[in-house]
Parts: sequence; structure tokens; C-alpha cells
Amino acid sequence: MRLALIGVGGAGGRVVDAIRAVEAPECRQLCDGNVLTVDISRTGSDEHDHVPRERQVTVGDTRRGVEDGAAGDQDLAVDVVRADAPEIRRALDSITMRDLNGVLVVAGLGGGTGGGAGAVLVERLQQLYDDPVYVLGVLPAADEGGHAALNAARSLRSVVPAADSTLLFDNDLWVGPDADTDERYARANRELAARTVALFARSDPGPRSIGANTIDSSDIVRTLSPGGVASVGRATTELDTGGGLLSLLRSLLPGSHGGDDSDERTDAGKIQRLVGRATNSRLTLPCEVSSVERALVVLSGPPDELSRRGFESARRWLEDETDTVEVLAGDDPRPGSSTVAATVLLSNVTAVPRIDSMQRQAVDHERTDETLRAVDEPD
Ligand SMILES: Nc1nc2c(ncn2[C@@H]2O[C@H](COP(=O)(O)OP(=O)(O)OP(=O)(O)O)[C@@H](O)[C@H]2O)c(=O)[nH]1
Ligand SMILES: [Mg+2]
Repeated sequence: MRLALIGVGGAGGRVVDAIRAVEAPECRQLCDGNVLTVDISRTGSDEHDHVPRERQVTVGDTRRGVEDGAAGDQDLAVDVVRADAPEIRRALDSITMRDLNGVLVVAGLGGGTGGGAGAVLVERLQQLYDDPVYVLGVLPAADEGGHAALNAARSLRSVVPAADSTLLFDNDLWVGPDADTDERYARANRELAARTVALFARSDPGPRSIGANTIDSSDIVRTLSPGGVASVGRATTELDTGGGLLSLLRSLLPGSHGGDDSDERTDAGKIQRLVGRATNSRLTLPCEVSSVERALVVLSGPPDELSRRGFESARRWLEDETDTVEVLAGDDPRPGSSTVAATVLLSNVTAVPRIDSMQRQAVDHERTDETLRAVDEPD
């Protein structure tokens, strides 16, 4: 699947940069160079190594009071992007939508720019394009406080109905309570980038990967079509094929499947266990799997290791687990890879305890704010 990648705000830009860093060496094109980052008065430390300079758009740079971005003020961020709409429109013109299947807007929803300007941009993109506009949103960690929670809760209220689907990544789980270093964000961003690329990006199909089971963009669009909020799980297993180079050569040889290799082929049970681990492991957004509306499983690995029976049993297992018949499964052949990975997309999840607790934190914060204002401004 080919998606234009648009990062909004600090987190949005850094996650987009991390996605670009993963897709290039793996030769897995997600955006085909159709990338943009949009931020309000970025600081010099926010250089993105994998996004061409001319694709990094800064708005509001002639405006006073936004030297540090919107500093958590979503209304201000919305004002700034509306005022600089022509500049953003010019940047969007550099994207060749003709060759793409949709757009992925990436943003930290707890921020002023990501949460506020991101939502405006999603609405604008929906007016401009017929293709789906997806959001990859980062939720703030609980210890970032009530203001970030309130921002994220507000942002979700506008982003979720506007986007074709909103994939969420919960910093509370992935960054940890005492995350104060860039490295901890960088680690989370690498994980998020790996999952995003595994889910959406494909290498160009080679002659051996042409099969009825190969995941294509319509499978992903169909899975995400109910809208709402989505979560992604992933698990990998190293191949125990004895001798890296040998197995690499074997997997690259045409017609190497069957015969002597049958012992080494990942059997149906192994694939099912792998999909089970992906579903029950740390999801990007923890949720009750039984509340899922549709699901998709992508199995990545050397074609010979992906047993056909494995797909079917994994798909049936996930159907039981999610209590839905809407489970698609397919492969993503990676000749020469020494691992098999299962990536599970859970679409339109409704039982998400983290969103409930974030909304409570947001309401508490709003109440405290109102009380403080009432104390400051007695009648
Ligand atoms: N995973 C991840 N989360 C981040 C990163 N940077 C910030 N965040 C999260 O994203 C939220 C928003 O932070 P930023 O992206 O810096 O904010 P912004 O969108 O630029 O908005 P303002 O600076 O307030 O205008 C924070 O509350 C964090 O939860 C990052 O690199 N990775
Ligand atoms: Mg910022």
C-alpha cells in the first residue's frame, strides 16, 4: 500500500522520520517520497534526517509568541495553520496522490500542534482527496498531566469522526513513567515505525510472491473501513534453520520449497502461536480483543516458511478470539529474512480502558481549571 506520510508537530515529525528510516534500508516503500512534516516554529534540534529539507514545512514563523510551537495550546495551533493555509496547500501540491492509496497523518494528540493543527489538517485532506485519510495518533503518558490528557481527549473527538480510521499508540505503555530522555522516545518511535511499515508497506512483488494469499491495499482498506480506533500487535520468531547463510541461499533459490525443507517449514501450530503472541502481547493501544470489529493478520517472512495451513488456523483462531468473522490473513514474502513476523491489525476496537482513564483525567483537569479560575476571578 502506498500512503502519503504527513507528520504534524514534534512527535508527528519524529515518527515520520523514524518510518522513513525503516522503509529505506528494507526497500519497502510506504510513501514513495510523498512525505511532509508540518510544524509551528520548529527548533533546530528537530531536524529530520530522512525527510528532504524542502518537505519540512514550518508555519507561523512570522508570528510572535509561537517561538516554541503552540506550547500545548490547541486553539492557537488551529489559528496558526488556518492563517498559513496557502503555504500548507502549496506543500500538499507536491504530493502525487495519483500513485497513492491514501494519506497517513501522524501526530502526538497531547500536543498543541499535533492535536489541534493535526485535526484541522485531517478535515482539509478529506475535502481534497477521495482516498482514505488515516491517522496515526500518539496518546500522552498519564504522568504528562491533565493538560496533555485534555488535549488528546479533545483531539480524539474531532479526529476520530473525521479520519477513515485512527490507529493509536499509547505512550503510557511504550515510553514509561520516567521517560525524560530523547532516547526513550526514539526507542518507542522505532517500534511504532516498524509496525507501521510491516502493516502497510510492501516490497515490490517478485515472481515467487505472486499468490492468492498476498496482502494488498484493498485488504487493509476493507479492514479499516468501519472507522473508529485501531490497534496493532506484533510478534516475531527467529527461524531455526541451522546456518544463516545456508538458509538464506536456500530461501532465495527458486523452487526450494517442499522436499527436504519440509521439516524446517514453520508449521501451522507455530504460526498460530505467533499470531496468538502478536494479539496478546503489548498492543500499540491495549484493548479488549473481543470488542474488535474487523482484524487483519500479515505474516512476513521467507515464502517457504509461511505454511498455507498456518494462515487458515491463525485466521480461525483470531476469529474465535475476536468473536468476528471479519478476519483477513495474508502473507508478505520477504525472501532471505531470518525471522517470521506476525502483525495483527485490530480495527474499530471499542473497549479501551486507557481512553476511558484519559478522559477521566481530562475531565478532572477541566474541573480543577474551572475552580482555579473561579478563585482567581470572584464576582
Ligand atoms: N512516541 C512519541 N511521543 C512523543 C514524541 N514527542 C512528543 N511525544 C508525545 O506527543 C505529545 C505532543 O508533543 P509534541 O509533538 O512535541 O507537541 P506538538 O504537537 O509539537 O505541539 P506543541 O509543541 O504543543 O505546539 C506529547 O505530549 C507526548 O505525549 C516522540 O518523539 N515520540
Ligand atoms: Mg511542538
